[in-house]
Amino acid sequence: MAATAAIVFFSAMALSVGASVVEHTFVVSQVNMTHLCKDTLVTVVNGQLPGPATEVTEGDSVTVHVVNKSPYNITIHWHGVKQWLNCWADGVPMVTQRPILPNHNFTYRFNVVGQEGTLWWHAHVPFLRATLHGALIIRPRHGAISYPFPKPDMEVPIIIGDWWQLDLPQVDQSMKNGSFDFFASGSTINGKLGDLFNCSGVPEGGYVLDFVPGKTYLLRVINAGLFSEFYLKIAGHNFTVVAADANYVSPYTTDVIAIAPGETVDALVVANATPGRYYIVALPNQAPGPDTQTPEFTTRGMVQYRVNHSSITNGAAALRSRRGVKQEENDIGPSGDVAHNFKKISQHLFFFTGNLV
Ligand SMILES: [Cu+2]
Repeated sequence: MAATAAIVFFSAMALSVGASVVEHTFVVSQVNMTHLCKDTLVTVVNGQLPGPATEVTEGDSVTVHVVNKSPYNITIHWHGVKQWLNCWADGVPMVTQRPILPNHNFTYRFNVVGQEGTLWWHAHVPFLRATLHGALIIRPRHGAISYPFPKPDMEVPIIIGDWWQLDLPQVDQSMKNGSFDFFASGSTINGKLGDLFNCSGVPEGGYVLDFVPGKTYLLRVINAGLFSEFYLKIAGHNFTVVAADANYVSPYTTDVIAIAPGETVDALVVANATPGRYYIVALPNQAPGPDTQTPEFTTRGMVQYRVNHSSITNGAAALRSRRGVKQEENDIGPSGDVAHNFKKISQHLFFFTGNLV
């Protein structure tokens, strides 16, 4: 009886007015990406790193067709989705399903009920999640007005990750055999390594986020790195943390977000600093050998204020992102306030890490 009642209850929730079906196709394949002067064969969804964001409204049904064109057995796990009555869509190989073999397809169908906030999806084949991942954003069914915090003007996914130049399934196998001496080659924000990484003196492009003065931004932060906790900071700005792992929390203000692998944190940032350019930095607490206590692999991008935002087109933003922060600095000239801000946050982050180890 109780089970029947539960089925009726959850079915009613899933089929309530306004619910719709969100349908995507994920084509898993290998592509060549070049960073740090090296071509690396990377397994990704739809040719993107990070993969496509899946955006739903609470109560929606999700259908994702996975087409596996990679040489690996794959499953996709919907990290944090409670999967009421949908356990066979949870994407755990040899538990809820057989892996999707190369050149085979599988369709995931599940309802997103009773949850809202930021989650993510990733491959549940160990270590391929480093490149097979993306955001899963669940918005309230009554719209942004029902957020238990001031309605943001803009929502921005911030996916922190690793850049690996090793064969990840091989690394996984080696670790199972007891060898742990493997390290990523860098860290990323939304797939960009940033200008602290360079190859033969040519800096990597960095993530660029435009701020309009006075506006409030909801950053949906995801740590998609394999092993390391990260510390995220924007020079000259504070975060108001409002949610973690798709649970609202009592809001608190901080100038640094600590986020563990697999975790998500939603935080509001108000563009209330003096208009200019400010570094956004993610520092992993696990450093590569031989000295694993010295923080390295910091990835940094740029928050830049746009006083006249209407003149900025998406095309210009994309071009700016591709060319990288460093190139733009070369175009515009050095920015004294940026250097000053970075000096400040370096000291703060290193101090914070030192207290943890
Ligand atoms: Cu997960």
